[in-house]
Amino acid sequence: MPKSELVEIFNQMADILEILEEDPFRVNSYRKAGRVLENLSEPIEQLAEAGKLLEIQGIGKSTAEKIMQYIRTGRIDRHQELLAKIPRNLPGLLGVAGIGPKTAAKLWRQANITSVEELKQAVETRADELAELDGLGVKKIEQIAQALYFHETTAGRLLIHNAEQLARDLLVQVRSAGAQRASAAGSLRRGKETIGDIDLLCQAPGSSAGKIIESFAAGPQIKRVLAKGQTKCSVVLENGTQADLRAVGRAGYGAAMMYFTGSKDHNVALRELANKKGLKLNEYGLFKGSRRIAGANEEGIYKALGLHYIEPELREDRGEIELAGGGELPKVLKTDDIRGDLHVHTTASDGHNTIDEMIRDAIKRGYKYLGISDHSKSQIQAHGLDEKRMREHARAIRRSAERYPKMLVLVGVEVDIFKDGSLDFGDELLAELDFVVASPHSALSMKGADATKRFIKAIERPTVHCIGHASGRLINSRPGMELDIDAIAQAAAANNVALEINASPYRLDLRDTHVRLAISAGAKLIISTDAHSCDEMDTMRYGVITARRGWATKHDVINTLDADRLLAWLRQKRR
Ligand code: DGT
Ligand code: CA
Ligand code: CA
Ligand code: ZN
Repeated sequence: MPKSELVEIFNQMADILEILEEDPFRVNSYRKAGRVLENLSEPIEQLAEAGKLLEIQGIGKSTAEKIMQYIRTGRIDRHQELLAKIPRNLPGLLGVAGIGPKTAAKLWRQANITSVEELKQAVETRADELAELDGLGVKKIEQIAQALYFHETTAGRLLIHNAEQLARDLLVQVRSAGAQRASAAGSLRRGKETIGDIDLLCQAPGSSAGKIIESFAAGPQIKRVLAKGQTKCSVVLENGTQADLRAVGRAGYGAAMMYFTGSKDHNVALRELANKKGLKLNEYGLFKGSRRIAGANEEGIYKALGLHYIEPELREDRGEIELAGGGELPKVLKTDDIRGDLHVHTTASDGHNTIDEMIRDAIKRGYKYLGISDHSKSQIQAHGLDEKRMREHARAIRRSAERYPKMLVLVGVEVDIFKDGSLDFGDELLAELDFVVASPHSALSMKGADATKRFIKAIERPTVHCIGHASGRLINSRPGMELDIDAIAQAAAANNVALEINASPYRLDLRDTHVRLAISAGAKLIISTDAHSCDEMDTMRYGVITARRGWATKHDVINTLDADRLLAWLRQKRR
């Protein structure tokens, strides 16, 4: 029995009571029950069976009765009664960021808005009227409009690291159920920044597909089975994400991988190419008449189509097929090419680990260098460094560095770029440091000429080496600045300034398409994790994936250089 559904029911009962402005005492007790159930370590049925529900802190008699009813019937009468009192799609409004029960109630009672669809329409056609409603106002409506935009574009899409973790667990299970091979396909394999649903593929020996499918469908992370056949299965996971598994034989594994990796546009273009050659490509293989001429692996299929292999990150129908014909695709970089991380934080500002801990972790990763770039003084909430503390920190880093003679430790800073393009520190101090990354942390909704001017001013400062997370976006929650990347990258190239690909899965900034534009404009890149702890240095791989999606080669990325070459590059600015 899915615990999460029961938690959802209690939370929803609380929401509905709040919308109906009934009994605040009950609202609290339902919310508390939801929290308690969420944090239980033992299965609720076991506790119920043992008659121990009332022993759980925070669960009273009436809550216990509701839980028992749910266990017996899969429903709770009180929940159904409450649902009947509100419009059917009203709870959906609560899924929009910034809309709680109180706002939902106002929208319903005062403006007759009962669904996300209706809200969207109202914001588009009568925003002024909504702003007049009691307790809303222009600012709140603007906030809602922005949240709706995200609701639409991100609806349920997972960040890459979360999707990866879920897929990893599911694949372990598929393998242990007897699959010879198993892999993620779909947008996850292509390394997109967000993932709609998780596509998995496995190779099942002989007639074992059915058994693997059964075991997958019965897995612990699975909340609901949507469809199940002999060789495929669609499920909803505990967190609401959909996952699809297919089992195929050895001879068609490559064709299935290719088909389910997509993208759809890439597949369509490949099929057209096959047709032109008098061949037929589908999820089972590449066929000449009724004979399968390729299908066991992707390489063989691309080859039979007259193409060089195309890496999954490049399969977006953005010109890759044409170039693969002549063997002209760029050789994109790999995580192994990375020699160091140049943007990490320590306990001196808002990091969780000390200078020495970060250095030792970088050594364990096989890095040749590490750039420690803590925040500058205007980042007060991040305990940013003022001039005096910056100089002390620099001395502390140099003292630590002496203990690790094989590691090149750079004294850096992440200095704030203000709205007008000026920096939080003067050039005299910045020139004392080995490495300067300048990043925007405020005024993140600028766009057009103002934003371009802001960055060009920072890029032209003689002491700056790199522009950090340029757009300032947070994936799924903040759009960030709309940038003229071409203009910014040209200025960067002219001033020997690199543009960062911030590898945090919450940022991925520059994004893939901007990476490609920046390279075309001649700019160099630095892939950095912006780690605030040792563990976060793991995220380098997402930055590399983003760089690959932007067609970056090793030669485009500064932190693939060995330590001597990196120093030479940095010192161009210090002459
Ligand atoms: P997502 O899930 O929205 O992040 O994006 P994808 O790319 O994973 O898309 P999804 O899950 O709908 O489908 C997985 C792959 O299956 C997709 O990349 C290509 C293939 N596929 C799905 N539908 C079609 C289709 O109608 N035609 C072709 N050629 N391929 C399809
Ligand atoms: Ca998918
Ligand atoms: Ca899918
Ligand atoms: Zn940072």
